[in-house]
Amino acid sequence: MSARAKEIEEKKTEKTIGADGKAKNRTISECADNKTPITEKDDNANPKPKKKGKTNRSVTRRKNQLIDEKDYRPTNKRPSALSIRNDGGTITVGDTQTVSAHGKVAGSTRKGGKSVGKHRDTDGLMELDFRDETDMKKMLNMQSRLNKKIEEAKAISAIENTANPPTRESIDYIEMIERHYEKVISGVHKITYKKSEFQTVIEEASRIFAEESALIDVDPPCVVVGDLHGQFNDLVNMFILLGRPPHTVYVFTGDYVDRGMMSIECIMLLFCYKIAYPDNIFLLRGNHEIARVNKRYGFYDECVSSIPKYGEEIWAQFQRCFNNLPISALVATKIMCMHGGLSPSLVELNDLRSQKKPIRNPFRGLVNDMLWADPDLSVLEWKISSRGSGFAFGSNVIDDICTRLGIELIIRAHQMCFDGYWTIPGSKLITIFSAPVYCNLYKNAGCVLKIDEKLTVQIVAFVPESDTVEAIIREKNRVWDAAFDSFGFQLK
Ligand SMILES: [Mn+2]
Repeated sequence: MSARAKEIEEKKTEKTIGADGKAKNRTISECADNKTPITEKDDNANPKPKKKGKTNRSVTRRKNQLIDEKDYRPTNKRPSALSIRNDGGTITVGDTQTVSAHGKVAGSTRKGGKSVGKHRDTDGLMELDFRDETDMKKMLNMQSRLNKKIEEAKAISAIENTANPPTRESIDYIEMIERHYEKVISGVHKITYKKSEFQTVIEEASRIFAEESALIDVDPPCVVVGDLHGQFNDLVNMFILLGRPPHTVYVFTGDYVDRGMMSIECIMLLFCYKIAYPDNIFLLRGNHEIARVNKRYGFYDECVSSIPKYGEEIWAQFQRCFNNLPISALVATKIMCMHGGLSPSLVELNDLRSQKKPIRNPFRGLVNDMLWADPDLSVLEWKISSRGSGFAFGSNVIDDICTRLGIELIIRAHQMCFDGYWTIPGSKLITIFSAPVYCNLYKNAGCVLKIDEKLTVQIVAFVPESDTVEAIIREKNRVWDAAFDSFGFQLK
């Protein structure tokens, strides 16, 4: 095994809080000092409007603002006390809620407990931190420039409709699943599927997704997984380490395809599991399960290059299937999972349950927002997202929506974080990212969340192995213990 391949091999570690309240076996990735998740821009989804007489200046970055992948430079900055506070272990929700809400949100302004109106234009990206309905309407109107995208969506739909009616064949799904475990090795190893296998698997999966509501109810225990992005080896490792369906129930929060080299294998294995055990694995839609996105970020190219002759047709069939994926999962009515985040259009759960599928090329509104949104420490309410789709939402929004919907915790993915997870201090929201060593570019950990019957949530990290990782883990544990002591973090 090459040094590079060895580096990619992950080490499974777990982070728990013992009965004595002390953290045990906490681990962290090598580059974990930077706690801020990385936001990618999907500029194809909404290119920045070019304004006459205005040059493309770079956006001035404010403290705590999320950074773009292209701008990222590793820093040796120590994690701030605030970023440590809630990061240390088991989060219990439900009757024994221990996610306490003291500590202010860094970078935000509070006046009498309410957000202060703020309104400015940064390089054509309007930022609003509003508190009344008028502001909200103004902001929603601004999004109407996305109307331009309708035309683009129509063009892509035309390609989608080129697929012929699929031929179906009888498939032994157990045998097909096993095929994915024959070679558990690192590196790219493409699996060959017959055309009829593609067509049957996609068609069957699509039929099952179509029967599911946009909001699905899941009973614990289960494991919630974040972005995979074609990292098939990491997916297989996770199944081996945490248990395979149906013995372990999984909720995947989307972004199965693009970026990585084995998107087809990821999505085919997940679809096979869904068909074999529809009540033991749930697949939500990510923003990359939208045709206009995965046409551009790798999945289309992978289909065309690795499926001779009919790659585009299979890609199109995948898109029709993706349009049937559910948007959100509700675990025991208390923990809400989605890919991106919240939407100003989410007033009650029924708004989501009543969404009719298929949802083709969403570009605005509730579903689109939930696929694209990000939490943002710098605002308390809403602002336009720098991604060009969906919104950035602040801690007041999280509190308000959780209270209104009776939610105790929001689990979302969509942003790369070096520890594999990221929380806003004092907030009922956690971000997870499940593609370790993302794109072979970062040395990030991947994380998934294990939820037990009592709704205790445990973070499971997949940490890239290296010579120095043990020392970093030891150092991190020391820092975290001190932080816990000084903040008096109490666990029931
Ligand atoms: Mn995403």
